[in-house]
Amino acid sequence: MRRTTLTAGLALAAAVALTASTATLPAAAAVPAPAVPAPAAAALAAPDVSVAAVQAHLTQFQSIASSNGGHRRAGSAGYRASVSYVKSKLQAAGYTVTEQTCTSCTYPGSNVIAEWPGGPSNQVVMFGAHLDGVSAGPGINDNASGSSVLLENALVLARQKPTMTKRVRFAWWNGEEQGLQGSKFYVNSLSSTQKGYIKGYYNFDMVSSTNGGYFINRLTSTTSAPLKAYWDSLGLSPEENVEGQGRSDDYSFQQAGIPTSGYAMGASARKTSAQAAKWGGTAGASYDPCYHRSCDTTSNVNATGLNRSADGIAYAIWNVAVGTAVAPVGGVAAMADEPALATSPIYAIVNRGTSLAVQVWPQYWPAGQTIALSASAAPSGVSVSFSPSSVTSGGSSTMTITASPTAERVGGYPITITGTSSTTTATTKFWLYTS
Ligand code: DPN
Ligand code: ZN
Repeated sequence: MRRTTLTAGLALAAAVALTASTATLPAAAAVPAPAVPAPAAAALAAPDVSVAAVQAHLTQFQSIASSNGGHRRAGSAGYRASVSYVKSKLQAAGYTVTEQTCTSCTYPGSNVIAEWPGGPSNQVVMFGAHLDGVSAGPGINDNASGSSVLLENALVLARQKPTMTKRVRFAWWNGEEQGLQGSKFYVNSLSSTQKGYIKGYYNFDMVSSTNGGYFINRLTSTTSAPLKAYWDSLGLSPEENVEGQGRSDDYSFQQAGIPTSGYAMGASARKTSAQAAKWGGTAGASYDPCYHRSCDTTSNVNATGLNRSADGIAYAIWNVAVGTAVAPVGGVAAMADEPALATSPIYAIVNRGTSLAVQVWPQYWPAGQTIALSASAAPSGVSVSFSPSSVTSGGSSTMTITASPTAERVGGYPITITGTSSTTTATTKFWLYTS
């Protein structure tokens, strides 16, 4: 025991000495400036999601219903056309889309799942909405609205390609109207390890009720914080989604012990006079007078509420899952057809006391080779690790940079990343700033 402690102590002393000598070098001054200026250290602002683009999706769902017997109920042609619409938009934006057939559903059909391939695969945040409606009508507020704010957010994320600190997975559910069947099927299909990777599930069901209120599922939870912060910033004073408790797909995740939240504007329950005073609208009338009726069309849309949900989702994605660095699209491309390493981003500001994920991938390596990744010495108090630590050509690794609260402050500090295979070695430089 004592012997181990002593050895560890010596190793620590050696490490400190090494770090100290490195730290005396004029590192920041001696290195070239990065190719692009550093962005502000604050988290990048979330994008403004276009409500017109969201409304264009609603129009498509309306036309799908109109040409398929007036509804989009699970198991119907209108549902299948809704799946195709969402899937084709996602695929065109670069997503790999999975259709999971809910075989236990009353009307077997597809859950649509799309994951943005950035950030650690074992730290997932999910955003979901039911894609099915009832047979009474086109189901535009219930729930083309949730489906569309989600779809547009997925498209915006694919367009912006920010650096990710968490993995974002979107889902559109089958068979919600028959008892949350699609989402229940999905959750039951996950192993306990896969369930454990999901750090939160956010649900969007009826987010454009014409006489609606601003409701948040599990209003006071930590998971709801970004959704609440956004609506608070608009002065909306959101309330708990009492009417919707246990009635939508977040319940399937809640039952599996996964933290949940979500936005809703309300269904058949009636607006109180206090709520009408606060939010406007008609006291004593339902939040959505067309709930599960044939009049749930594109005329049954509250564009202001729709916009506020669309933007709040972006706010949540950017605050929960997006890093502080700019990611040049595609990273650094190799200049010639010889083995190289690319990173995205090519530099980053890491706030002390936080971690940041950088994607590293080999380019132009002989097929099938295994490439081991390593990094040169980091500044004092900064650690760098790769997961996985080796990749094959065509794969990518996440390089996590962790700065302790007392890490050395550096600007433009070069970290050399080395890739080594059985026949080749290549390096690239990553420029680190700490703040
Ligand atoms: N959106 C309702 C449905 O899918 O039928 C369920 C619900 C009702 C959700 C009330 C929230 C509030
Ligand atoms: Zn619904």
